[in-house]
Amino acid sequence: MNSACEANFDGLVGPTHNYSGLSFGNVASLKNSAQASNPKAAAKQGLAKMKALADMGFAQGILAPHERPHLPTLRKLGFIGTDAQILAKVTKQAPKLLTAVSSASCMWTANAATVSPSADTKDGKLHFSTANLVNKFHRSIEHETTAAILRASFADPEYFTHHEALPSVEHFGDEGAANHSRFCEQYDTAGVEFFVYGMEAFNSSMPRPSRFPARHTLEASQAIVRRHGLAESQVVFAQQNPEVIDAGVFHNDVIAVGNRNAHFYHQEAFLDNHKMQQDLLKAWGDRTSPLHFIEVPNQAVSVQDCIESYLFNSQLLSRGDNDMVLIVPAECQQTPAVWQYLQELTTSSAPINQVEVFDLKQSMSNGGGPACLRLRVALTATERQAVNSNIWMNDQQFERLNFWVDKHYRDRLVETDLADPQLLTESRTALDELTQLLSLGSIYPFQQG
Ligand code: SUG
Repeated sequence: MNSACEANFDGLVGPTHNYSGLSFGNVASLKNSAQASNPKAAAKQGLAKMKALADMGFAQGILAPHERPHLPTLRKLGFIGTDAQILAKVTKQAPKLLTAVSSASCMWTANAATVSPSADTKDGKLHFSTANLVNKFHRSIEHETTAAILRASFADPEYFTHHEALPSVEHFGDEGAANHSRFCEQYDTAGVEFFVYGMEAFNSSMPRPSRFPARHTLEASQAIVRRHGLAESQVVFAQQNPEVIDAGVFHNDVIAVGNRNAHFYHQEAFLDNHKMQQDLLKAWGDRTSPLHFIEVPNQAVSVQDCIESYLFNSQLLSRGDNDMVLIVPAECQQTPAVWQYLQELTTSSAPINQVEVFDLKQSMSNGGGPACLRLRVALTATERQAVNSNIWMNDQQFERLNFWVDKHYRDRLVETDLADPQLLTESRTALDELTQLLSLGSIYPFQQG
């Protein structure tokens, strides 16, 4: 029995979760911008998924939300006065800016960082590179607090190395693990790291999307490979199909997911599927288990159905060798072609044998499915012991966190509520208590006086 694991660290939904239409290129975010949100339900849906996975025997961790509205950003942008005065001014002068600094978007921790397990890196340490998320202003303000949370969660320098975000400019646009997968035999044996990008920043002769932005560049991924000390022969780069970005596939994890020796993806996902397969097979080399390519054809599921159902934004988790379970959002069950495909998949010879459905509607309405909500970290048994022990999900934390949500969260938020100074106070009170529940220390600017 191999005691290494791939742990999932889910972002706990913050108290200001709302729909503001902030993500051009993300169809759900644009479509639901006028809706009222329910932060309490959102947080509870996330906690229920975390608890269910922990109960299924998977290592499940929790990453704390960020301070929102983010007053330090507003001060940086020239607003002065007390917190309440600043909220009043920004509401009057730049209401869209207030929605941007109030987003609870850090819940999608697949975008928090790129993670290279210690089996892949030259120095034998586990490396984190926080993502700059530069393409969207509301997300570009996440990386500093994300880095503080990751450092507080994976603190021991003997095992964990943290890199700051790449330069915050389009040329190095980095969306983290949403565009990164890793193929391996066991979680603690050397893997093939697979980096997917939307465009080459310094080479405009290569195809690019024309309608929606390519958020992630090849150059960003190349920099991560250098920093993490990955072996060239064990790294594969692939370009996303620009046409699917233009259809609304803003991250590769909306159209592909990989785990151990399985790559599950749509026929249209990559610019050159054949090359992607050949490159992965070459890097996979003479490992003993076969590398499975599970390619879903257009005729079974259209790109449109992928975007609406989030079929590929599922979590592909190993129950044992060649035995995987797929964690999908309820929208998959509601999309007939997808549901039928999944029935056929689980009875086929592919290693995906079970499907589990979760209601994540609050997050889904902003374009965030099960896979967006989690950051994967493959850990050896020793590294697992070195993780901050209070961030693991278990019966006690589940009970405590549900109680904490009930105590502090509202069950309805619309855009005008974001101007309420009381909401800021409520959020800070909640987060202050959370840092104690998760033993994180003082990670938020408001805690630093
Ligand atoms: O970056 N939505 C997020 C969704 C991120 C999903 N993550 C992955 N696919 N890994 C985004 O577009 C919407 C916020 C709003 O409109 O209120 C938002 O930020």
